[in-house]
Amino acid sequence: MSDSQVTPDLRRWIAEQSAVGHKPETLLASMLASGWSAPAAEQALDEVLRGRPLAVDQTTGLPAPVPVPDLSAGAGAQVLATMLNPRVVVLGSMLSHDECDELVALARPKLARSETLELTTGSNAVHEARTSHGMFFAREENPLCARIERRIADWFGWPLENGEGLQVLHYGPGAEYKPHYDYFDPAQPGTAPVLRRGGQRVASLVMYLNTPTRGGGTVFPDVHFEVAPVKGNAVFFSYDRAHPATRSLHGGSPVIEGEKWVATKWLRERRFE
Ligand code: PD2
Ligand code: ZN
Repeated sequence: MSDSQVTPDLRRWIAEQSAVGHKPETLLASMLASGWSAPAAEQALDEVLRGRPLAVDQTTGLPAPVPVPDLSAGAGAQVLATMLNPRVVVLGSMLSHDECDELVALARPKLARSETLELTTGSNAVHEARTSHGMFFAREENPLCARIERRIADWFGWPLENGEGLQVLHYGPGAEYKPHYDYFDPAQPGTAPVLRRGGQRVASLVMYLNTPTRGGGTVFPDVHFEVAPVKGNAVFFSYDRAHPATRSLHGGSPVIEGEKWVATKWLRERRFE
């Protein structure tokens, strides 16, 4: 069966049934009963479910939790605030001011209007919820990225290879990133191919590369918490399941005056290819 024969409706059905706890063999039996050939049904299931955490926590009905990074070694880390639920750690002096300036200088010539990944279609698109400009570095693209990535891996006890490349974002006055989750919604048909590159995102680190004159905080609306953007500081948060129960909803508040630069690092469950 070619990719195009797995229709969006079929993908959604498989994803939804799986998310509520039905095992692949149950889905296979239903598909066979409704006239699918065994090879086609098996391939469709494999395509949609590979890389997806299937387990469901029997007591809560939520997706079962997965291991996540946390500040483990953290030698040299200056912890300014922590929260347990959602898991949030605010760090002082994650980057030196020279590192911040150098990242901005490397990123500035490559900025383009930020896009969001549309999981309904699997493609990227400009969206009014995200009015920043940004760019991605490849992992270890240059010595500065490699040094920062090594620090993140050491501090959070998570393999460097499980990280996406650093993303640098620039927000001008009025620009914002409305509240969202960083994990990929398991119920969306575009999620399966994204998960194949390293599983779910399990944690985010937003590093502030400058201090905006006013506005531009990172907000966690479920717990009414806001992190002030201060040059060199960072906010880390993790989510052990792709579910709002993690309370990891967060956004970048509008910049009221001045500009805002951040570098974002996302950590995946497995090696990110
Ligand atoms: O720039 C931010 O503060 C911010 C807020 C929420 C960045 C992201 N999310 C992100 O890059 O995912
Ligand atoms: Zn985010």
